[in-house]
Amino acid sequence: MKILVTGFDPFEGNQVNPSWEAVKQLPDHIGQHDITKLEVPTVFHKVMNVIQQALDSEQYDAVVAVGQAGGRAEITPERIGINIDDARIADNDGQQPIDIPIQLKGAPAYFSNLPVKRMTENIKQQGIPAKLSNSAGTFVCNHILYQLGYLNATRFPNMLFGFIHVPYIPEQVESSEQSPSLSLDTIVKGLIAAIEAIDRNDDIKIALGETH
Ligand code: PCA
Repeated sequence: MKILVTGFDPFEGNQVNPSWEAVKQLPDHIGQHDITKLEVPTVFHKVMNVIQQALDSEQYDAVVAVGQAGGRAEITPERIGINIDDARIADNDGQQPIDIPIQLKGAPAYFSNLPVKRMTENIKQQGIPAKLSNSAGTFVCNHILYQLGYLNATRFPNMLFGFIHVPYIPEQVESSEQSPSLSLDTIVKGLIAAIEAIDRNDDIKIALGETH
């Protein structure tokens, strides 16, 4: 498969974003997959203009977006993106959005159509902490996952799409020892394991994700 993997630029005072740091270190080929890497802005709507441009100029079988989740100790493939973009319509870097690539009439939420459980298990098999997450939060990471679902529903029906959150890297938490982190090398290995597990077969049938 031809897979587009995105990572975010640093946001809210962070010096780096481990998602892009890790994505840019991915090899060009993972198993059968050809990997294209793209850095995207942590800005509502603008991020989707960048992704749409990429999807219009090249045909991808899958898009895997990756982002930082400070405070998490595991690599967490996300199950679902929710539609809260009504709250974000004027939040485009302080500017009025001109060309919003969304319709608020989209579904209330979209489930990732990647085999998120197989991906989670494959990361764990490398001895790397991973969990299936049932919430991508309410910031740009949820936005990108929801919007990828919307694009899948309206324009790219064959496209697989999903999102993976990664923890901080150690240099980001030096001043606050309480925050968990994983080495960049471990995050890169975890992403490789996740991407390796991507195929169009049905996901494995096991219960994953916290219920309380
Ligand atoms: N993490 C943020 C947005 C960009 C990023 O890397 C989030 O979890 O929404």
